[in-house]
Amino acid sequence: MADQKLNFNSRTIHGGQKPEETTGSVMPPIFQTSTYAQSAPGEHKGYEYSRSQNPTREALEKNIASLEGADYGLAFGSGLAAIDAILKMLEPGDEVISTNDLYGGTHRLFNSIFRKYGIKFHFVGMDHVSRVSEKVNAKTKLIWVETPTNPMMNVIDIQAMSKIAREAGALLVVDNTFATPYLQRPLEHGADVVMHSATKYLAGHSDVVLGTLAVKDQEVAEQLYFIQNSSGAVCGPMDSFLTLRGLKTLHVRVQRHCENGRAVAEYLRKHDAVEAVFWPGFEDQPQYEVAKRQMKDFGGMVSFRIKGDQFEDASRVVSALKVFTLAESLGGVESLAGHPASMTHASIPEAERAQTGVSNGLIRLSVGIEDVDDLLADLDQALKA
Ligand code: P1T
Repeated sequence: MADQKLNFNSRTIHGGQKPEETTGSVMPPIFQTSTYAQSAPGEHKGYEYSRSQNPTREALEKNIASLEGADYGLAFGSGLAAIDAILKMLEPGDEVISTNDLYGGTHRLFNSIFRKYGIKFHFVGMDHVSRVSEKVNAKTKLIWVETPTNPMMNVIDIQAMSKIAREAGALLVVDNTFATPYLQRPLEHGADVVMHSATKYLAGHSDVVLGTLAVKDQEVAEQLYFIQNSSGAVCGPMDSFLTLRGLKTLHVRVQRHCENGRAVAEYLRKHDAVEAVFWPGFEDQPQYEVAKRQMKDFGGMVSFRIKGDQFEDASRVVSALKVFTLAESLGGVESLAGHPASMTHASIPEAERAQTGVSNGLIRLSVGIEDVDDLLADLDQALKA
């Protein structure tokens, strides 16, 4: 692909893109159509029906492939729909080894839906590589890595996981939602598939729900295209357009998210009311060397635990915030705050949650790209509450 020669920032704008052929339109038109005229049965211009192919979705799929350094891209109606497509490659009896600390919705999809169809999941703390290799057996078909993890910000060594996956003959899939391809490109570290909740940083403006996959291998890509078309969880042309528009500023947005994220993490760490701060960029965090090796910078997600670890205190703080909005989701230009135990991770049983550190006093921040002084002042007044 010629545009693979362009550097990353140029690829956010040009990756996989070309002016539209009939008008020269620089942005891909929103092809709001379900179907395409055929001149004779089976004679068409490559588009038959918009579940199977749509030019706006295709422009997005090519862009995400270019950004992740993949040959194939696929877009779905949500991040979970993209995950669902990967899991449908498996058969009853197959086993998956997954991060134990991951987005609650992914855990629910694995544990409450796919378990019913005879797929076995092992949820393990992947900061110790041996815990993963212990679970490998002849039935292991998939290793599922989320890094940094949601919400504990653990960093998992993609290269080490890819070695285990290769030896096991299993696919390595990395959920790259928190890092974005600007900070981390898992395929370069040996992953087979990269998944995104594009709802977050890729689209970047909290105005769309969408998921993507980027794939290296042709055979895997073909299986996934077959599932995408057969199951039909595709995104619409308008949402494809919005995501593509968001992607064009990914690099500048994430750069600022990183700057503000660092300032917030360092501020919180010094605060008397805060017991612990979870952010991959602290030099004394155990996975700092791995983070430095596989990430360009450390992102805009910061979690912290309030002293005393009580729900009431965490609740008072998030309710008092004025610039940060208390809401689910992350990765938009505006700062958001969440309480994982009662919001994004409530679907994970309490005992399991407690094991990974998602306790009642934990607050998760998606640090936006506002003036950082306004964000720090907001945290300051809320923590006084
Ligand atoms: O919401 P959806 O686009 O379906 O994506 C699911 C998903 C997958 N992976 C990660 C790491 C995620 O964070 C998410 C969605 N997360 C939230 C909504 C949240 O607030 O954490």
